Amino acid sequence: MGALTGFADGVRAFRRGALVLLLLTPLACNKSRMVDGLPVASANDNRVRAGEMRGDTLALSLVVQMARWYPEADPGPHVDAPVFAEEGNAPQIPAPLIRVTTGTIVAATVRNALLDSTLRVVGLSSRPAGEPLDTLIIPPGETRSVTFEVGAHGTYMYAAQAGTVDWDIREREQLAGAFVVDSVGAPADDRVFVMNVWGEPRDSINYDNAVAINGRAWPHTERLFASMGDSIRWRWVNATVRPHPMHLHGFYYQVTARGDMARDTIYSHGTQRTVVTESMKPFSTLSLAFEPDRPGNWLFHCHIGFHVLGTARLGPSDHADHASSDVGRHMAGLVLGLTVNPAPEWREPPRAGTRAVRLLVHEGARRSHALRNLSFMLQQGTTEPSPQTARAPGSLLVLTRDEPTDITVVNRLREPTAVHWHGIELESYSDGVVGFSGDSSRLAPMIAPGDSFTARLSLPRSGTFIYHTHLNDLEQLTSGLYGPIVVLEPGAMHDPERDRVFVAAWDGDEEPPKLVINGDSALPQADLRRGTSYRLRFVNIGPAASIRALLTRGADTVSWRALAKDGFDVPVHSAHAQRAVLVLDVGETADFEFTPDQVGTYSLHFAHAPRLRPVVQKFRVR
Ligand SMILES: [Cu+2]
Repeated sequence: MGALTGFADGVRAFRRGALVLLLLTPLACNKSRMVDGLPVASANDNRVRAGEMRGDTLALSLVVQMARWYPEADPGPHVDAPVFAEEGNAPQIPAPLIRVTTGTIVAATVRNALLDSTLRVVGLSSRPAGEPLDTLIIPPGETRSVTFEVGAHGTYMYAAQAGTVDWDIREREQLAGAFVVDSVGAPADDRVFVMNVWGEPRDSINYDNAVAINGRAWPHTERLFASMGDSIRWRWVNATVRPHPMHLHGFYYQVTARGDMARDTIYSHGTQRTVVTESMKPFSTLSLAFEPDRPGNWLFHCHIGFHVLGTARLGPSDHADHASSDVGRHMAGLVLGLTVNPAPEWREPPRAGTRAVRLLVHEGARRSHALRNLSFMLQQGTTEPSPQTARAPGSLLVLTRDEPTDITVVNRLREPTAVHWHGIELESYSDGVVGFSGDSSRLAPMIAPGDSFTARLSLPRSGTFIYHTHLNDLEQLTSGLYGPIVVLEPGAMHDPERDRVFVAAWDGDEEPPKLVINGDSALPQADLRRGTSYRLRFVNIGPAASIRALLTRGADTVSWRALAKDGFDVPVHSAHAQRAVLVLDVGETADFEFTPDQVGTYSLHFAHAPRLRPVVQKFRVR
């Protein structure tokens, strides 16, 4: 004990001198490399369980000590921060994995090897847990013990806070790890991923942050491999104070459980939602499953631009990164890459009777807060659309299920771009992630100025989807490079009178964001008919921030019926009449059926937060 406490003491002293460091290194920690007197935190892939089973008891000895964390390359940009370790082992980010079966007793000690900070540990307790959560308070240099029966099976987390943290200014969520309880006899061959964040202001403008999945940020996150038809099951732990809408390219996934610090809710088969984006609240957990049925390279990532673009990088990033064809430069942070190998019998789907669509990318005269006015413009007939009519959002693309469609994107900008067909199940090469989508023989290119790219969509599903830029995203997206896709059933006609699309986005990238619906902050009144059913389709494709939509008549919130989420029909049990309130995170779509039953005025309010000025769509019902 004393020696290790002495080590922590030493950390402070010998950051000044490497000579002392060399002498102390072997004493301090024999399993981790030392740099500048600090042990280097290893990236924990959550495949090795912490502690030692003795009968039905897991004996676990944890310590919190200062360590050096390289969230990107090693060597590379780093932070020095308190980190969990198992006693005698290298410190780990995320914290050591606690994974046991139901009925297990955990006998844990936690030693606070920090010199100056009291440690507050939560999550080392039975589940479900009551509120407030039990907290272990451990003064500097001291050790506390806790023994508990793990309780219900599920995905949980434990976390610690060193000293007092002002969450508005700095983030110290590298002190957290997964706590998984398996049912006895259940397979435990899934993967566990924990998101951690460390952040603090560098100066009055810039914020340094390290955002990581299992201890590493893109492109240094683990590369995953699977085969077509594999049953992929992941448990995700958001150990951060930020929300993360987690988006899977190319495939739907089933949400099999959702939880938080205190409890997990496991969904039975009929109540699982099927989504391409699921929003994880701060300190929440998500269990998901999917079976990839097409080969290629696919991403799973947070859809908040600030968590996956250059600003997510701890190291410096510049404009050249944003427009780079290297996916390791134009993306960063909370991104995971999955390569699906083709099955031997796999063949590309037939494309007989393919429809051809031309989509121009234009820049028009500046017309709003955004720095520029960029737009995707659908070509009708043989005449190209004029940049003079450019505006956000891009043209509504009305496509048909099972009608193969080639969309040729013609770039008339002075900069490269790329298009991601969000929520669409398609071939990897057409998925739009420059330098990544595709396979070992070819990777998706950027669309250079004056050049074009043809995305091949086969459209197995009807519903509401999104297309948006996937390059220099923050600037291009908030300047207008996004649009809605409606895929109809074969034989159905699009009726813009009864089928209405509301696309939420930002006008410019400044904060607080300027919310626009269908490109505007003021919407003209629309007419509806009493007793007629309308399909309202909602899309949120801002770079960050969920939106709240509320449909009212006078002081009353009316009701509507959920039809689909991310283009996938909702389970029957969710399709009943419900209060017309919607929270939609970035990268989500949702469809509702609304039948006004009275004449008069209805109002559809959209806002990022209750106190920000809403954008209101008024309906006159006759
Ligand atoms: Cu995020």
